[in-house]
Amino acid sequence: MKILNPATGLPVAEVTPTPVEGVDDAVAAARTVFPGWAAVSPGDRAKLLRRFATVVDEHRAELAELSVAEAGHPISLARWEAEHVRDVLNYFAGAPERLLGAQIPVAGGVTVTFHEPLGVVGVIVPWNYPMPIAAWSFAPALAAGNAVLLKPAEATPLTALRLAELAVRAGLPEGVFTVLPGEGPVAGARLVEHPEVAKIGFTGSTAVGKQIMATCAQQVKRVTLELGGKSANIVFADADLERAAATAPESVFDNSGQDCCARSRLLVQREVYDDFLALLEPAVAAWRVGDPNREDTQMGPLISAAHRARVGSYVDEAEVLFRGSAPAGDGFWYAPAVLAAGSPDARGWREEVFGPVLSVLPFDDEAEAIRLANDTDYGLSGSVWTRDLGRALRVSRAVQTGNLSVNSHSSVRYWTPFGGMKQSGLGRELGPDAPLAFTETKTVFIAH
Ligand code: TXE
Repeated sequence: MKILNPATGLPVAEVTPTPVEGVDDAVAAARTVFPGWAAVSPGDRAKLLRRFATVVDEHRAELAELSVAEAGHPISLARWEAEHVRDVLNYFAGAPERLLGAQIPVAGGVTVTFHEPLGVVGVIVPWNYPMPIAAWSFAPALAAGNAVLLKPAEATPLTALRLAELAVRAGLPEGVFTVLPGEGPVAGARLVEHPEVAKIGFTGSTAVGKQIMATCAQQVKRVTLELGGKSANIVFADADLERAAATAPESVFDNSGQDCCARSRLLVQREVYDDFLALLEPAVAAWRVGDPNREDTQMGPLISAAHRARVGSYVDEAEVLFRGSAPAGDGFWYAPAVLAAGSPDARGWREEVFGPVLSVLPFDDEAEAIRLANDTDYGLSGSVWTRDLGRALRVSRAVQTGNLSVNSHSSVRYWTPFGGMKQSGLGRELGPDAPLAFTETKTVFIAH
């Protein structure tokens, strides 16, 4: 597989894809090391994960450079990614010592529960945030005592391969955390089918997520899914319009819009619709798209030429209100676009574009805002802008989404649960319960 730098279109590396037999060998190796890893004392497992975090921190500049090269991320974002992996590892390093079972009173003896690791687990991740999304699964899975096989996306295996080397350098036993670069339908599909892989943690498109869930169903294999999104950004007339408009570009154009939490549907109360767009236009024009290596760059290129063509198809068929800028050149550049959706049936309003494209619709009242926000198969993230606390709470509870922020567009904190409703996913990642998703609860009764 040729790995291209999205900012130049030029190859940066060549990676050999893992064939089916390679996956089988890795599963066998992981099964061999699993019992030893599960038996490591909680304190020692915690120390190893903290050591892994330290080694990631020592190599954060190099990891950030790799992310710029393979994903085209602006350097500021790439640095955040490496630091985020370090923080996620440190957070879940606290888990082995806190996987508490229960002692439940029963007649004739005592009942205790154990959180047993699952065994060998597969993690399949996309290219949009390769390092953080991988860490959200591999860190809690390792903390719970599992052996992990990670299949990165075709376009972005370099950071994942380096993380696996750093894990070994930190002292994790060989085979406990292995990266299998390769094709989704080959290496990814084999991981999903393999009878000795106990769980799949998948992040990616809803279409592939459904296939994976169907395959897992054949073996009643555990599965966690983080899929697409089409999140609403709801702006009421009483909101701080300046702040909402100033932050709206970042809420959808961050990482070139290749973000499952992108607020790609903007709902603005009709009485302030024109005023709001007048504030939004200069904010979009000021959004800095360009060389990922520049410190002040806010947005780099899209991941590939094919993805750019797909993103462009939504813009070409719509009414464009205004656009930002993008450099010329051989990279996969695309200027951000703001579209008048016109109708909630418009393709750009309904489908996940996964690019720097924002669709806008006006609404009349709270009930209509909630109805439009919920008129989607997705339910991952979203924002509500209002100064009315009662309305903020009512709308937050009524919007069918796994994550929502009021007067903000933040989505992910590694210490709070994250995941989707409806077709945006199944299960939750991050937060204190994440390691439990990589365990089985076992109940043992001891007669006296
Ligand atoms: O995802 P895929 P792609 C959405 C977004 C994007 C679209 C396509 O709309 O434009 O999906 O992206 C592996 N068995 N999101 O093509 O194909 C694949 O190799 C097992 C939203 O990258 O789902 C990769 O490692 N694995 C999303 C991973 O699955 C398979 C993030 C994701 O690839 C497989 C990414 C198979 N049959 C895309 N086929 C988000 N919400 O964060 C593929 N894979």
